[in-house]
Amino acid sequence: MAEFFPGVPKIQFGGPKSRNPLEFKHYNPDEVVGDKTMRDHLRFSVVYWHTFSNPLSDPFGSGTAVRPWDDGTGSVANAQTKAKVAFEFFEKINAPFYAFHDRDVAPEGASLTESHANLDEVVKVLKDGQDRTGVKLLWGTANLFSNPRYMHGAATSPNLEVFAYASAQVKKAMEVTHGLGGLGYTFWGGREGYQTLLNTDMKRELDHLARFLHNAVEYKKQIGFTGTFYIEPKPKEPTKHQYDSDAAACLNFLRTYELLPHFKLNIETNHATLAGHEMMHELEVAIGAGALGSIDANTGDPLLGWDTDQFPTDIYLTTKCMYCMLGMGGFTTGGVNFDAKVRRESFEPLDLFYAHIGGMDAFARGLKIAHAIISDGRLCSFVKERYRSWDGEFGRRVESGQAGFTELESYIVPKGEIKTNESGRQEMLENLINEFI
Ligand code: XLS
Ligand code: NI
Ligand code: NI
Repeated sequence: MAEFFPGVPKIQFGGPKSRNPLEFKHYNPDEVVGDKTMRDHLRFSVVYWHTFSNPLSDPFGSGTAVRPWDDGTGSVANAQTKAKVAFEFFEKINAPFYAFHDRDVAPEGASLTESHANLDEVVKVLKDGQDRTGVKLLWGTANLFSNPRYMHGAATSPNLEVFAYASAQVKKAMEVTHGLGGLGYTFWGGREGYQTLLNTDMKRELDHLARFLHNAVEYKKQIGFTGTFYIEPKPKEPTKHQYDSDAAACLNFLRTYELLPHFKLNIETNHATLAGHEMMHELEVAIGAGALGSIDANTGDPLLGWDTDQFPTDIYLTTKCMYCMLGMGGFTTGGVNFDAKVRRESFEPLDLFYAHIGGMDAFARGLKIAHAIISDGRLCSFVKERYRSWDGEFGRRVESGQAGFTELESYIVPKGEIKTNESGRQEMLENLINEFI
């Protein structure tokens, strides 16, 4: 079998003292942290689009990526070769999962029927790859944003024909995901949003989006697909306002349209940044609603106001992510999906390995640190203690709605001015985190 990454061995755990850039320093898949192995905690996933299909262009210049397996024809045969490249990569980087859009894996044809057929041809190769390696599909999705037909959106296009085209495309992508035993299916809002309200009936577009998702839920039942449906919040880009702007907006939308029982959220770090939130905020909002499903792991650049999709290397970030994840009891169908791309200057195939090794090591450290913080217990007990005034009999009555304004007034008036406030100890807690990093 041809090797597409000659000279790159299967990446091994070398330990923190290793100086080999092609070894993990912290990600040791079989090492047990708490109750599970690192592999099972982290559930790393490689994305097809950035890793194998992104030419690394930017608005000022064309792609720089050198991908020796790409013959430039855009043919189905070349897409099948790329699928073999992908599985060699998954194996060598030791990732148990991957994710794709329909159009990342197979070229669009001259008609919908031809596009479906192209997809089927490449999916055969993906299926072989999965069977051979045991790598699984974390989630599939449909690209409803690149083709010019989707210029006004897909499910929120003012044009019914576009809504129908998108429906057929998602129907097929769901079938393919199901056929590959995918653990989930993601709806990221592509161009579902607006550039100006002057030409937009927002209410009607949101109604259509909900109808689209209800149809997907219906079809899911019909084909017996039991994977998780995810919505992925993002506030802007490509449109100036994306309807799924942040976790709170998504939850409100899902509740309004009675879709919440059918969806979980896939939270992406760079999207949180664009929404003006910390990743931890978005995770906590989702967890609070019992709706955190998966993470698109990456990071933005605070000096660049767009979705730069860089690989996560900041240990504070990965620690906070894993602190939230461990607190909620870990992933079920989701995972740490690297929705991240190498920089345009990092154009060689080897850079794909360095990037993933760095992200996987950063998350492995985040996992170990978060576990240590939780085992230490001081942070959790501080937060619990902070609310202890609510833990008595009266607090319980207020929380459960048995004591209202009148009882609260009778309780507080005799006590006079408040003398019981305590310090929030932010600096002390920040120091505590640093003890572990
Ligand atoms: C784009 C999104 C996209 C989704 C999948 O910003 O992150 O890559 O994850 O459609
Ligand atoms: Ni994403
Ligand atoms: Ni993104």
